[in-house]
Parts: sequence; C-alpha cells; structure tokens
Amino acid sequence: MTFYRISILAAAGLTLAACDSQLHREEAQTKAQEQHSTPQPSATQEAATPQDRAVLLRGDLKNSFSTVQAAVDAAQPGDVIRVHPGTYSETVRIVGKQGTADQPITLEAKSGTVVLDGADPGLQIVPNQRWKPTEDGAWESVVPWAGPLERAQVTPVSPEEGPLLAAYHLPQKFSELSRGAGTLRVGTRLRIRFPDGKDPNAESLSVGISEAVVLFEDAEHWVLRGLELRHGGNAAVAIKGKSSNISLEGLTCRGSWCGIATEPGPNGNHDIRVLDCHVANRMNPAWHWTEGYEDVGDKKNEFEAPVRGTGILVEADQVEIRGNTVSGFWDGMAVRGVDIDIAENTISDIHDDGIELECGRSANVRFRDNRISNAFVGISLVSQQPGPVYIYRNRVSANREDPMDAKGPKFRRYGYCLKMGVDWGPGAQNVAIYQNTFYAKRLVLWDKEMAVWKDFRFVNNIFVSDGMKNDAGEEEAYMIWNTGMEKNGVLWNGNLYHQTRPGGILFRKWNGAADVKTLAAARQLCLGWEAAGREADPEFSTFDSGRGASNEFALSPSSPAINAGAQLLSDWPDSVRVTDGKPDIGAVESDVQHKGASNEFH
Ligand SMILES: [Ca+2]
Ligand SMILES: [Ca+2]
Repeated sequence: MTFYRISILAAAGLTLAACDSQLHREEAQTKAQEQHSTPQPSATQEAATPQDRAVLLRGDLKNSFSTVQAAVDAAQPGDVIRVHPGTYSETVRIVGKQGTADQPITLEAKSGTVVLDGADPGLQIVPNQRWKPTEDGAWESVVPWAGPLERAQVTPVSPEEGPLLAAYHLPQKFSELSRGAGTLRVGTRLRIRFPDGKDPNAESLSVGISEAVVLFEDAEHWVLRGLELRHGGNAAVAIKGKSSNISLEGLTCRGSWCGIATEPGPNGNHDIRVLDCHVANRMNPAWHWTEGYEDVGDKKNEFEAPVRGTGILVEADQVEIRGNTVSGFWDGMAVRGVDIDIAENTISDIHDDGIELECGRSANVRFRDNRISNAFVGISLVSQQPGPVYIYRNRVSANREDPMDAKGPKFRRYGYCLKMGVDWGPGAQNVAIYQNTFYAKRLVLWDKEMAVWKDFRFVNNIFVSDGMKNDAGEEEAYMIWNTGMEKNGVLWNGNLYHQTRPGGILFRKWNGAADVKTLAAARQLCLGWEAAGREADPEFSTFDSGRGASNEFALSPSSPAINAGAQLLSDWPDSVRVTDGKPDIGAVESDVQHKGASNEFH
C-alpha cells in the first residue's frame, strides 16, 4: 500500500493532469521552453520535489524540471537527464528527437529506485468512486487512453498482489470470465468483473493509460538507463517509426502487455540494444493455452490477442539483446532481423515459446549462452529464412506443464525444446544447432507433420527426455518427432541422446523413412549421420527433473559427454574456447569457466 501512496502523492503534487496526455505534453513543452530559456544552476538535492523531478546536465550547466517529459523536450545532443529517486505517475514520449553518434542523449536514474508509472493514478487510490455498477453485474469506469485505439484492449490490469487480471478481447469471454477476474476495454470505457462480484472501488488497480511508459518514435541515439517502468498499455518501452541507435540498459519493466516492443514490420528500426534489463510480468499460469488463440479478433494480429504478450519483441537489424531476465509472459522473446546477437539471457515461466526465431527475412542471427526454463516450448523456428541462424551453448528446459484447455486428456501437457515446421510461411532453413543441452519432459523436437526444413545441422547437443505427455502420466512414444532429410542438407552428428520412456522410440521417421528405437538401429540404416553420436546418460553433476526447474547441466567427471563431441565446422561461431581441442557434448564444456546467464531474478 505504501508504495502506491507515494505514487499518488507524487501525482497529486503535479499541476499536470495525468488524465489528459495531450494537455500534459503541451504544458510540459511550454514549461520546458520557459525553463530552458533561463537556465538556473540548481543546488544538488537528495530528495526530489515537484520542481526538480529531473535534472538536465549539459556540460557545467544544470537545469531542473518538474517532469521527465519537460527535460526530454529540452534535451539536445550530448545531454544527460537524471531522474531523482521516487515513484512518478508519468509517461514519456521521445518523438523525432535525435542525439548523434558522438553525442547521444541519455535519460537515466540518478540513483536508487526511480519508477515511472504509466497507470491511471486515480484507480490506484483506495477507496475511489471511479467504478459504477452496470446492470449485468460488472463495473465500468472511464479511463483515458493515448495510443492506437484498437490496441487499448490488450492492456492487462495489475492488482497490488497476485497475477495480472485477464484483459478480454471477446465480450462473450468477458461475460464467462473464462480466465477469471478481468476487464474488457473499448477505447476509454473499461469494464471489470470479479467472479464474486467484488466492488473494484475498494481495490488498488493499475491500468496503463498510454501505449508505452517510454515511447521512442523516429528517435535516434538515445540511452535509457536504470529506470523502473510500470504499467504501459502495450509495452513498458515501445520503439516505433524509424528509430535507431536506441540503447536500453538496466531497466526493470513490469505489468505491461509486452515488456520491450518494437513496432512489427520491416519499418527500418536498426541498432537496438537491450542490455541487463529485468522484464517481468505476472501472467496467470492457470490460464488455458487455447485462450491465446480463442480470445482474439484476427488470430494473426498479436495486438488483438491479449494473452499473447511478449517479454522482448524486437524486429530490427543490428540488434544486441544480452544479459536480460524475462519471466511471466506468453512468449519470452520474439526477434526478427539481420545481424542479431542474443546472448546470456535468462528466460523463465513462459506460457508458449521461450524465444520465437520466426521470420521470413532473418539472417546472421546468433542465439547463444541463454538459459530457458519452465517454458512450454524452448525455441520456435517455424518458418525461419534465409539464415544463417546459429544456436549454441544454450540450456533449454521445456519442463512447464501447461494447462491446455478445459476438455479431456489434453488438460495439462508438456511441450518441447525445439519446434520447427510450417504453421505459416515456407518453412525453415539454414540453422546450425550445436553445443546445447536440451531437456524436455516430453519431446525434445517437434514439427508439424514432415514440414520442409532445409540445411539444419545438429551437432554436439545433449538431448534428454522423460517423455511425459500430460498430468495423467501418459508417455509420449517418440523423442524426436522428425529428423528432416539428408537430401535437404540436414545433418545429425556428435549428439548424445538419453530417454527414460518405457519402450520409447528415439527417432520418428529417421531421414524421412523408418522409426528407430535406438541410435545403434539408426546407424544400421547406413546413413552418414551420427558416426560420433552416442546414447547414454549424460551424468549431470546435479539434475532436477521437477516441473519448471532450472538446471546448470554441468557434467560430472565420469560423464560420457566429456571429450566425445565431433569437431565443429570452422566457420561456426562459438563463445567457448575448447582448450583441450576435444569438444564435450552439450552446453557446458567441463574444463572451461562459462559466462552463462544467471537465474536469480523473478
Ligand atoms: Ca509463440
Ligand atoms: Ca573437452
């Protein structure tokens, strides 16, 4: 409670109306101009007052502003804007504002915790009188919305405790409360219902009133650092228009539909960096997976699918996404573009895909040294072209038991580490998957029936599967649903396989033909695959097969994976120098100190 009172007090101290963002901006701009034309050096102050929320530094000059927006509007290339510790009801628009390569503009937390809260402050007050009962047992309030009108609907409402409330798309789903308590938002009209008819005026609820807490549009050469961004309508940080050289560093993003999102479509965004950010939502793990595709308008339009928010959604060229933690979303990441490095991230608690590498124009993508756990699917490679995509040194646990739908035996089930094939588009190609450790409680690899995938190479990976299919304890017969075919440039070599399913079948349609139960049987089909492979327990030094566990997958000294791998092709990048010249199988080279991702943040 304390937390929101601070926020409300901060908001109350403003002369700006948070409910009218246009007025807010104009007023901010006027203030900015006034203050900027008569710069006054200000004394260093530890606590922010309404007059000095942000300080703009330009050489020796120091200029205080009562809003972050005012400081942003006044900024010139090379300026540094520091925001004082505190929680502020404010969203920031950086539109057409450009630094230069030598003199970027920096917006950062001065010290301590600096929160920009994009929610309507009036609905955070307890009690409030904003909600009026409707005839059908719901409540309704007028809540401002600044953003594309059709996107208001995906905004999740955050209660103070517990998971996000459902944002419904279809009125029918809202009336049934198919995902529990939730909202239906059409423009500025927001309706809410609780199963027990609870009065929302007695609840502190956070509802985003603009599409992003920080919006970049046609912006260049900005650094955004160290802020906590809460309750964006569509995203904590949105990047739109033709924006470039945007560096997001050490941000914490909470309670938005997406964490960090560039506008979809090849719109010319480039040079985007997302470094050491914590992107966390509280999606309710009890929601049925099918709701992602049932409570929607156009199934292909993510912005009409309130369940399907993504932690980091980047469609741009020249992208670095490193050292982030992402948890509590539908998809952890979706990344599309050319020249992309995604490294040392930790992705967990994911309803659908840890990462989507699904794009008709992705090339030179490296997905490396990441850790995915408690995800339904680890890596989705549906329709990925033209490549190359290099996937290496990742630790992937597809060990989330997901509620699927309310009907029958599919009620809860596990997914798979790798998903390929054709849900849409022409298929996937030119992907090298090497030196990873994959653990699934069901299949390690699945694709839609014999889809076309070409030039895939699987080398020196550990594949481990328990084979469990659902909460009734049913076993999946297969471990690898499809191997692809040699004639399509597919190669398997140096991998270690371990399955614990009774009577399990290792490969379904080995090279497009027979099902084979063991690696020895597969070799008798006389293909050039898996001369160096083996079937054995990898002997991890510690291993937790529990639901949702995150594993190190380090090898014990007696592991058969040590020094057992094949030599990698010389043009494949690797983040580990194999000092003994003998690659181990799996993500963790036993005699090398790894930089891998941590898993400390939730
Ligand atoms: Ca997905
Ligand atoms: Ca070795």
